[in-house]
Amino acid sequence: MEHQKPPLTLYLAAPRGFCAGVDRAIKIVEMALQKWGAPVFVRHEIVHNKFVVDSLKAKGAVFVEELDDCPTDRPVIFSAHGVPKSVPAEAQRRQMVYVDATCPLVSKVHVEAERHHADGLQMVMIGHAGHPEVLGTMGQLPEGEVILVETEADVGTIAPRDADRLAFITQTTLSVDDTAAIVAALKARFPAIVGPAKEDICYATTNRQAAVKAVAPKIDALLVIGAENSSNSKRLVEVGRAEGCAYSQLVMRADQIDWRAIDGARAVGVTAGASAPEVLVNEVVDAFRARFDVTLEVVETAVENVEFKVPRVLREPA
Ligand code: 2E7
Ligand code: F3S
Repeated sequence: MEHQKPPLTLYLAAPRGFCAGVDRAIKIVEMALQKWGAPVFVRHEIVHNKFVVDSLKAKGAVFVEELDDCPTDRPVIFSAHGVPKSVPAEAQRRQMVYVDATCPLVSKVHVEAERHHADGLQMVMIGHAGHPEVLGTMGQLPEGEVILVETEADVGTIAPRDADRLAFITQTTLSVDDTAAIVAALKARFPAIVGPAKEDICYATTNRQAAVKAVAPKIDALLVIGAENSSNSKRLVEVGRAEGCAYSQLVMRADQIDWRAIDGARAVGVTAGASAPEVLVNEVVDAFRARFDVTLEVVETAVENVEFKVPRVLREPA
């Protein structure tokens, strides 16, 4: 006789997974392939997820890190994270066809930075060094015009040109709580600093973190479906830990689950970063069903209905 499976409750955080910017970016690549045929080049992973990238590769997308790696006679798409100004400028110089899949909420931060720069303010950007969004946003302004701050401690060490002529902007995928502390430190040291009402963290990042906070008190372990290079996904793991769920783990997909680590757990939370497709959530749920007698509970803290249009060039016939 088959052994009885142990009971386990899976709490699915909602919202989770794809945001409007990711939906749009993937659609841009798919529509570009339809319009121009393969190959279409994509500068950087369109979103930070190998499963998404591999499925687009199978349809004829070619992923490269730099514009230099693209032929000039094929279209190129810029990833959802945004690009420094020099990138479209160079594409234009080479007379390439390009489509910018930068999330409109990132473009909004680019415009903010330009506006403050035009007002003669130096910028402080709160973000993670080396992340493509940070490189793209800092690259909207000339060298030296954006000072990067990663931590509260950094706030004490920066040396702006003029402490009274400063503005701040942020990466869109930061921890809401950590960023509030950094903004408070900035305002304490530079009382004249100008900025958005709170920060530039997007609705999707905010909502996914809030959903994890609602799930955390109910669970023994949290699995965040997402990639190692996905900033928003990594922040969800940190929120899980900060909310008292000691075993909070990032997994790309079901085969990465460490079943021994959750042995004995009776309640497990599952969420997915903004770049992780729902099929991978289903895969994880199925892997649990194979081992446990699963009760599914959805913990919904917000309903999202944001949608972004694809660029006009893709809505017109070839
Ligand atoms: C673009 C932006 O691809 P992701 O994992 O990116 P992050 O920035 O979290 O590493 O997620 C979607 C996405 C989020 N933010 C795309 Cl600016
Ligand atoms: Fe845009 Fe936020 Fe998604 S910045 S790509 S809506 S995670």
